[in-house]
Amino acid sequence: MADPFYITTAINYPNGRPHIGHAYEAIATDVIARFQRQMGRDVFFMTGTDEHGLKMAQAARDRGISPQELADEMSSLFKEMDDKLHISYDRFIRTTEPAHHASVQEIWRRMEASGDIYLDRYEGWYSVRDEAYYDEKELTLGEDGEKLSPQGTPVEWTVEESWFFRLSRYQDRLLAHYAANPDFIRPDSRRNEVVRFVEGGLSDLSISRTSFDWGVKVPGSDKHVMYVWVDALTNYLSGLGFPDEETEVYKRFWPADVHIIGKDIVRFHAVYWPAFLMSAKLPLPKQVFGHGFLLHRGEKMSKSIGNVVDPMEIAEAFGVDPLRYFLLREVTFGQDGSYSAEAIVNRVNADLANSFGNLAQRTLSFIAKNCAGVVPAGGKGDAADDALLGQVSEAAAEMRAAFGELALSQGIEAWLKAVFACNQYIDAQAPWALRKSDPDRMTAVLGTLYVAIRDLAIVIAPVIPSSAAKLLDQMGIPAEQRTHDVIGDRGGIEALAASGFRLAAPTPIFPRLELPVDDD
Ligand code: ME8
Repeated sequence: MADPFYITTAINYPNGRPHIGHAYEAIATDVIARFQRQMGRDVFFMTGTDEHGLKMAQAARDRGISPQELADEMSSLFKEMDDKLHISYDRFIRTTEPAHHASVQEIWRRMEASGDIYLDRYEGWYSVRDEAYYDEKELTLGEDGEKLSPQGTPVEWTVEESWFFRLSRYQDRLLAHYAANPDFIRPDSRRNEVVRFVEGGLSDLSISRTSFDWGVKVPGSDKHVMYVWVDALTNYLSGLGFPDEETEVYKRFWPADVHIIGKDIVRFHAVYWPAFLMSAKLPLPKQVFGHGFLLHRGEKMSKSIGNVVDPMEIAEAFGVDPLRYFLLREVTFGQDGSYSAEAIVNRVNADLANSFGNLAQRTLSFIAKNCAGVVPAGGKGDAADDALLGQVSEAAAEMRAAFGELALSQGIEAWLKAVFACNQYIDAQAPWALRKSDPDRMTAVLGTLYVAIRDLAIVIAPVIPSSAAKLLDQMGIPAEQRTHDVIGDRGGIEALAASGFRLAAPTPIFPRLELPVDDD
């Protein structure tokens, strides 16, 4: 049986509509999932929504609806976004599912059984209006000297009863785990931050609240709801069927191969989550990867600047695959990146329309028009042909290595280099000039290009799945041959030629994009 591969995104807060940062994480994770499937792994890909907590309760109150109504409405928008962007998830989890509540309560009981949970007092500056605690340094002073929250509401020093988790006990075990598993936190810059943070000492964590009730109830302590991160992180287990540890899915896929998350929540995943799991005596995920943030023209997205861009609008304006390609090609996975309509248009036109699209369109329409659609097979090959297919195979190998390491933009660069090589080859070989002078050689050149284009479409398919499928459909490549195993192999093309398949005049797969006139 194929090797299992369990990959997750963070679960999104559905207190507002999905933004481009959510789309970015879903797309990057999807590319990795699709790549691993192509490599023959048995992939389980999970995503979903994180529906409890104060932020949800507040957003619902602002709109005069219940938190459950808000969660239902917004969660479906996240699902729609995923479907629209061709995110190939296997499970979309919602933390309001009763089975998830049972799972979180079970992990709590296990942490309690390990002696890691105790009752104490939580104190801080609390705003009744905001139903939130603030740090001293976040506060401002009002006109009459009273302390105000960042929202401008009055705060008072408040003490409430809270359950605590003995995070302080786990410092040494966490540091030992990071040292023994250098790939546990990636990229390295995030790893170093986490190690420094943990070396600085860990305080126990307040993990329940009595000031609001929108959450999972603490077992045996009904006034308390769990801190949203205990609840949220446990989704990675619940989605597999935990606490039923005998279920096939759970046995097969836990521990996760990688949690893909943004850099702002690395600490929760690389410090709290492994500590909770150690306490519950469960195996730890193999890796946590903290990707960077997407900035709009170099600025952080914020509702007040008015640049929270709706990913659906971008996908509608430019197409799903162009958006997917742009995000992964332009942003080094792990680092921050910037996007704008111009950047998308320029990148997609340069790489997809002018380079790969043009290569495919020139070659296929030439065959449709001048060879009556007969797939070119045979003909006298020469060293240039072998060299080209060699370059394509090398690019495929580089992509395998890079995608396997989550160096996504690097993998795409290797692909693009091979696309350029094909365009140089077609210009140098000039098949149009060979039509009269050396038809046999023309067939060899076109046949080489047919193999190369097929291979380039196969290896880029995880990034641009629908466009690659459309191109391979036009070319008559059977679904079972769309794997890395065929790379460089002329055999499939010869069989296709022998099958009597005729290439129809191709429709361009990558139209040139125009900048919308109202781009800001
Ligand atoms: O943090 N660019 O939910 P969330 C790239 N519910 N990624 C971004 C981003 C941006 N501008 N803004 C946010 C939560 N993200 C929790 C997670 S997991 C057990 C619980 C990423 O909706 C962010 O880093 O605020 C996170 O990985 C994901 O989007 C969801 O963010």
